[in-house]
Amino acid sequence: MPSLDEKLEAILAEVIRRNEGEPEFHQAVREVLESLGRVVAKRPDYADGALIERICEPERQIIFRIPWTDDRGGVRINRGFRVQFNSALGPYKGGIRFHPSVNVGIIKFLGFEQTFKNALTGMPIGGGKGGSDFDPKGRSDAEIMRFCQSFMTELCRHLGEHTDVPAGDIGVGGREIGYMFGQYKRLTNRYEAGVLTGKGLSYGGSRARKEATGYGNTYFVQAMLLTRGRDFDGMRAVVSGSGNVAIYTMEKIASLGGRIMACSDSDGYVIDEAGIDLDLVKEIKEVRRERISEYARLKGTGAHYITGGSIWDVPCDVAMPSATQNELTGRDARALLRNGVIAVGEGANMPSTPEAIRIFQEAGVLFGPGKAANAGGVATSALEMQQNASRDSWTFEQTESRLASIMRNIHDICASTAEEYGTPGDYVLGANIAGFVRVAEAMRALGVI
Ligand code: NDP
Ligand code: 2IT
Repeated sequence: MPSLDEKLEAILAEVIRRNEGEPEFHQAVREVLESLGRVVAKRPDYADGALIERICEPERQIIFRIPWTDDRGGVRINRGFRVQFNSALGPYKGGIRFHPSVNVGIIKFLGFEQTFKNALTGMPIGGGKGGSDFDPKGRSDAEIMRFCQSFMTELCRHLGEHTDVPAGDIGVGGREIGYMFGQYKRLTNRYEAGVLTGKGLSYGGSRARKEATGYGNTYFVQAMLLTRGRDFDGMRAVVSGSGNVAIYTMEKIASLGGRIMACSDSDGYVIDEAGIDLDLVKEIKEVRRERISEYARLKGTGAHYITGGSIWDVPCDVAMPSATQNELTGRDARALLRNGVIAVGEGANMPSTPEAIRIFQEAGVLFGPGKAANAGGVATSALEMQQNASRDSWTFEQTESRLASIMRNIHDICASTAEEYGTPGDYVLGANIAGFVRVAEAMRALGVI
């Protein structure tokens, strides 16, 4: 009989063999399996019935052609994906990403992470993820609309409020969700509000959904800081990215008395000695849809733009990576440590490399992994589904207070699980085990399916 760790290693080797050329998926699976040794030692029955092997295999993977017409009349082709990973806890739930780097391995890693994240929220949602290698940069509004309509023309047959409920992610915000919902409604002749979340407030969206991921990550880090008797007041924060998650992370941190030193996009980063002016970032990114380099040009004195480079070289107390996977490397973690970082909250999905996580944990930095820290977005999506199902619409305060209490619960279950398994303060282990146990319990009850 192989030892349990050998058994988990064999499962990982098989995942790698059967999913060749998908390094991000291997990375996400490896991290979870590394946490499961302890749980399986305590509860060997969780390894029965090939349960762990089944958790690593998506229930369904859909890949399709997306033809669309650009403004000059040229016909373009992109590839669309939806990976319906696990529906033990509820309908598949997870965002749609439009970015040229999207491939099936990226969507699988995101769908795998989403399954455990959604379980941690305690809401009845399974895990899924989708997207396309379409690059929205530089595309007109009309091109974005035609692309979204073509994407939904194929995807609609796989969705439904009780089947699969997408939302936004990189490159997909309120505008894209509106076009997709419009096309779904037209094709199905159903006003099925709960089929997509992140909708606009004029047609069934939830208040606080737009803010939820960034606010939620801030609440999670606030809870971690509290375990050491600290709070955000007077803290210097660096937030990578300048999209949906980054903007509302900066907003909540600033409201708690923190000072935002820098933010970025994929071309470079800006530092503002006076603290980042959030209204200006919103104007550049949400209204004009321009590059963050514009910030320094429009702001003038005190603001600097650095092309390329690493935003993690900017000294800070709290780092909130909120752009994309593997954006924070071992080298970056060492730079942050030298500059005295005390907490890291992952707004993005898998933004820290395994080496970076190890460095933070060995140094005793409070580290909130994405599947716990950024779960506020999908949790508020589930609140949007609740509002849609009951044809209700809650106030901002009501919705945000639900979000805040969900984030406190996620923090507490990660902390108590880490303690139960003998590694207090290890939120990675706590999140992986607590999420796994919820999915595993439901899967066992449902039989071999
Ligand atoms: P947005 O498209 O609104 O913003 C993405 C930001 O990240 C942009 O500033 C973008 O810069 C930057 N970025 C994207 N790709 C890269 C890259 N390859 N290298 C460097 N920078 C990059 O997306 P979101 O804010 O919604 O998503 C950000 C992260 O948060 C993602 O990892 C997403 O999966 C995760 N997330 C999102 C949730 C949500 O509710 N939206 C919920 C939970 C997690 P540029 O414009 O130059 O591309
Ligand atoms: O990664 C994520 O959790 C999201 N992009 C949000 C998913 C959702 O369904 O709200």
